[in-house]
Amino acid sequence: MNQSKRKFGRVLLVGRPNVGKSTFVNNLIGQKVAITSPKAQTTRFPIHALYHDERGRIIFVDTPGIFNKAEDALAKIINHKTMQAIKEAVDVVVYMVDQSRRRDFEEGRVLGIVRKIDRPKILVINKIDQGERYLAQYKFLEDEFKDVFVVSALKHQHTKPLMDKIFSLLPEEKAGDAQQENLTVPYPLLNLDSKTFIAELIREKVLLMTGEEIPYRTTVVVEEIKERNDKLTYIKAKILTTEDRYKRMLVGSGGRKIKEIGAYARKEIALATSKKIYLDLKVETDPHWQETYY
Ligand SMILES: Nc1nc2c(ncn2[C@@H]2O[C@H](COP(=O)(O)OP(=O)(O)OP(=O)(O)O)[C@@H](O)[C@H]2O)c(=O)[nH]1
Ligand SMILES: [Mg+2]
Repeated sequence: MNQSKRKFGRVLLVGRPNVGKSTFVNNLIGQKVAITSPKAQTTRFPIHALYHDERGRIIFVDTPGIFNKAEDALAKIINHKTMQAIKEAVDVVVYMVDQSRRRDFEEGRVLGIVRKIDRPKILVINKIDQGERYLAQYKFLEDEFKDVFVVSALKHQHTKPLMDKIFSLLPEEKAGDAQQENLTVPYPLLNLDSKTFIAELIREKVLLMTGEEIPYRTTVVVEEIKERNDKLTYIKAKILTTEDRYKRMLVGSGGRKIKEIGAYARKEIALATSKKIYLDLKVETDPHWQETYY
């Protein structure tokens, strides 16, 4: 029997905020590479993550959800980063929609952007585990996209035929591809250093543990990672927020909130690094963090 050649390529994931792009990549890779949350703007910059199986290797480019109205400075920057990622060379585009939400103007805008990308495209209709909600509103897209898959990224349902399709569209791996893409690291997250990744894990806890407003006014910066000994790692990090009133909410009465966020983050960092973690976490007000860090 003919042994088929291994495949290699880049797959771009695009869609509105919150449709489940990052959840899809994490569950596929079997490891958290991108943080997820029910809040929009969870992903703030493109994440490059490596998937591999016996058929070959794929670099998934998970992008921040595209906003219809990018009113504040951060939303503008985030949208811009996605638009840049879209312009980079990819082999396949996965356009993800969320059938648990109505189709609206924002979806129309994303569709307009997707239409202009001149690459093979796959439509992925996500969150089918919630039952058919607004599935009918997305059906018209089936005329435009030859390949349509209805999946649950969260529950890993119907993703196998989707992966078969993606592999069928990818080119064969050429000698030198791995070097060119810097794939010599045995780690799936390709474009974040450990400080940035740990900051993301802490930011995820902020997203999950605070109310509506705070996540969009907040970022996390890891200042120091020090191996104290074989077992213990010391991490110094700060949560930056634009106003004192948000700082007060993040600290909580008697420091309860920041302690909760810290404890939750510490557990996950310990799990991810297989080390005991001492997390030194503070909250600071910095009205200009968006200009400094994004
Ligand atoms: N029920 C259900 N929920 C899902 C599914 N996929 C994702 N979610 C949830 O939807 C929310 C958003 O998921 P994310 O993966 O962060 O979405 P995203 O598209 O990466 O969002 P942005 O980074 O903001 O663009 C999270 O609460 C996920 O748990 C799914 O298949 N079914
Ligand atoms: Mg995301």
